[in-house]
This record gives sequence, C-alpha cells and structure tokens, in this order.
Amino acid sequence: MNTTIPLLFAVFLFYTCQPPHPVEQETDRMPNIVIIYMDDLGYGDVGINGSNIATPNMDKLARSGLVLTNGYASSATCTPSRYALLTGSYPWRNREARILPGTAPLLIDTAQMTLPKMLKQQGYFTGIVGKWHLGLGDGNVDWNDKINPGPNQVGFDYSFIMAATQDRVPTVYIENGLVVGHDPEDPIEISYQQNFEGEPTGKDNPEMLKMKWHHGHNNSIVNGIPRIGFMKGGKSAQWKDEDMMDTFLERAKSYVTQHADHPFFLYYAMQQPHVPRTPHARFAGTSGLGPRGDVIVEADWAVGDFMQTLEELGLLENTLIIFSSDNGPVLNDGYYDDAVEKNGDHLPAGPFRGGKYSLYEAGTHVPFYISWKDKIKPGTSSALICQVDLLSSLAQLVGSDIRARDSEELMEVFLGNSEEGRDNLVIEATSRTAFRKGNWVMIPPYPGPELNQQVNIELGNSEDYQLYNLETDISQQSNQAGSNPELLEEMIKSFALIRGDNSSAVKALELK
Ligand code: NG6
Ligand code: CA
Repeated sequence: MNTTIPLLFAVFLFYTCQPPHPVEQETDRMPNIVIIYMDDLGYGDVGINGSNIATPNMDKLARSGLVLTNGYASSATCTPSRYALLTGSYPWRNREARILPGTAPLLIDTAQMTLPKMLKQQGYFTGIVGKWHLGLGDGNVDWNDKINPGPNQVGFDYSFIMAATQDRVPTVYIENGLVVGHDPEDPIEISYQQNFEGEPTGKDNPEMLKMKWHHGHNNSIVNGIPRIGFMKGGKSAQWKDEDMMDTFLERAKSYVTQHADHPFFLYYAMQQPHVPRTPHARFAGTSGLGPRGDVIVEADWAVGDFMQTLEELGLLENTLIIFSSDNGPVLNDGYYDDAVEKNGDHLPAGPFRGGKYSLYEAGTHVPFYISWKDKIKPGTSSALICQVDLLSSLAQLVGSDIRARDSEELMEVFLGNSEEGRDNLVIEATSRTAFRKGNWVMIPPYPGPELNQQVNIELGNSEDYQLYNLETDISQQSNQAGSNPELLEEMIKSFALIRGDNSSAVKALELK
C-alpha cells in the first residue's frame, strides 16, 4: 500500500488542526516587544503610586514585572521624548526636536538608525498604532495623496497614526501614508498660518463649541472641539474623538493577532490623558475627577483589554511589555475641562515638583514598568534609566550590534538582574536642559518666568543654579547650590562634557 497519502494527510491534519496561533515554544525565539506609551500621564496618576484614579490594569501590569522608580522620559514634552525613544539620541542634539505643528516635515532622517529599523534587521515585523507627532513628508504635504516620508520610511512596516496631537489638525487617521476614509470629492487642506475662507473657528464661533478653549486652541472646529491649526475638507475622514480609544485599541489588537506567529514589535502610542480629553460615554463620569480622570480610566481599561488579548493569544510568556509616558502631567493644557476644578487632592505628579514643560522632576520622571511573564521577576528597581536607553538595550536583547550614541546598554537592569543604571542623565524641557548625576540634580540658570501661568506649572527657571538631593528631598524644595559649591562645580563640569559648549551652564560658569 502507498503510505505517502496517509502520511501527507497526517501532516495536513497536523498543520490545520493547530490552534490559530500556536506559539512556538522554541526557547530561542526572540520575544515580541510592545511599548505602551501614554501621553502626559504623570507619575502619580497610576494606582501603585497613590493615584485617586483607579487604574487596576496599569497596576497589574506594573506588579507583574519590574517597576522602575527612577525611570525618565527624555523630555518634558512629546516630540523630543518620542524622537529620543525611537532614535536613541538625546533630543537637544537636534534643534528641530520640539513640539511640532501638524504640518512639520519628518523629524527623523530616513537614513538614521531607529528602534524599529534595528528590530526589523533582526527579523521583526514592526508597527505603530497611535500618536506620531514626529512630522510627516517634506514640509509640503498633500494630504490627499500618499504621505511620504513618514513612519513607514523610518522603520515601521505598518502604521496607523494620528499625525500630531489630538488637539492639532489634521484630525484624521493615517494608515501606511494614506488618510483613512479619504473622499477625493472633499479634499483636505491644512494650514497653520491662516484660515480657509468661510470656515468657522473657535475664536469666532463659540456657539459651535461643545468644549471651550482656555488658551490657544481657537482655530478650526472639528467635532465641536476647537483645535490648533486650520483644516478644510475631509469631512468623512475626520475622527470622532470619543471613539479614538476604541479605534487605536482595535488596531493594536488586530496587529498582534495578525502577527502572533512571528516576532513583532508594536509601538502602541495612546493619546490619553492629553487634551482634548474626550472619554467615550462608557467612561464619562467614572473617575469623579472630570474628563482628565475619566480618560485615564478609559486608557486603563484599554491596557487591560489589550493585555487580555495577548493572554488569549498565548503570547504573554513571549512578549516583553514596556509601559511609560512621554512627559509629565498637566491639568489645564488649554481647554476648560474641569481638570483643575475636579482634581481634589489628587497628585498627578506624585511627590514631584513641576509638571509637563518643567525642568523639575515632574516634567520627565514618569511611570516606567517592564513586564515579561516568567522572565522578569516582579519587583522594584531604583536604577537610573531613561527611554533613550531602549534602543541599545533592546538591541542587546535581540542580538543586534547596533548601538546609539546616547542610548546605554541597560538590558540587565530592565531584566531585573542588575541595579546598575546610568551614571548620569541630561533631561530636556522646552529646549532647556538639566543634569542628574547619582541622586543629585543640577538645573542651570535660565531666564524667563518661574511659572507658566496658563498651565500653572513651575518651569524650573531661576537666576541662580539649583542643586537638589533627590534622596533626601524628592520634592526639590531645598536648593543646595549655595552650601555645596564643590559638588555644584563638579556637576557643571560633568554636564558640560556631555552637553558641550553651547550649554547655558557652561556659559554661566564662564561668566562667574
Ligand atoms: C502646546 C499646546 C498644548 C499641547 C502641547 C503639546 C497651546 C497653548 N498649548 O503648544 O495644548 O498641545 O503643545 O503637547 O497651544 S505634547 O504632549 O504633544 O508635547
Ligand atoms: Ca505628551
């Protein structure tokens, strides 16, 4: 009897009767990597840090792995932090790395090494879902055509993004360079200079608004919300803010489902709790702290639902998950949304001074968790680490020899095997820089207001040097610069070695 047919049949059965996503148990398969990146989530907004907002899913994720209590974003605003995350380069090395308008050209050189490019070289499928805010095209984008270059040209195989921020035009989703739901009969035009004739604005048409602007945010109106920048057309493509969480979540889930059989990287860049805060009706009113609290509850639910998907796919044992935020918290960031009025005694920044835009700790000292089931032991690490380190550290993990200039090899710290983090770190806030070394932080003198009155946040500006010991003074209340001249000088010198001659610290030292 011919045995080939039953054998082929058995082979056929073997392959077709497998569960849809058999996770290969080869021990040497490289882990999937997911970065869940929040927008303006503060250290104290998460339950494990004493938040008044319930975040059971973020807490669970944190407790399942390593909680990095000295984890930093590279900047106190979005674009520079994201730039550093993806390039492994300090944002202050690139003058253009600052909060970008929706029409800005792509900030990352397409020839530059990036985190997704490095992973792609190691055989990963790479994707981004969510907020981009790193510029698109050459500065003269036709939104009705293929938008190029963008995420797909700096290492992402798949992209489903909002171009800039939720409060900036264009208010459309872009998938692999094409506006989703685009209607050629209703072409999209975008300008950050002037309005299009006959188009209503937040400034002139307050009767059309469901959310009022406090500062900025008085240009085009989309979905009853006034935005930064002017937009005309694209009605069928415009997003509904209240559905954004579900939209991104669905894409993130389908991405991991589709790529479950192959090592993947997902940069899941959520929009909460950045303004405008627009919780879906399912979450409106759930936090008791107004829309800012509600969108954190919403985001937390999304984290839980996403994690459940990974679990159902059997991927948890083979997926390294990093959770962090692009910068610190802000209450009033330009809309009247009750964030201040309903905050009560909640401390979005936890024990830290300042907030978004600030050189004080709250600007960059953010939630930072890393989880990998059965591989990373649950625990806490106080090692000093920064998002800029992810490129070189993940390269170590996946066996790539690519390293980036400012990105340190700290995989052993991330895995919980070592407490030896960075020796020092340069942090950035709206083009100013400060220096942490060990437990000390030195902020050079900067002119300008001490307080940004619109957002009510202390920026860190002062005529004098500031020197704080975070070990004994986590809230930066006691300036030690006067009583510690030797240490101050040492700090300034080490800072200058990294920061170069342009640093204000060096200039100030020379003037002394
Ligand atoms: C500021 C906006 C603020 C926010 C921020 C970017 C005004 C007055 N303020 O310019 O609302 O959009 O840019 O935030 O327009 S970030 O998290 O993307 O850096
Ligand atoms: Ca942000």
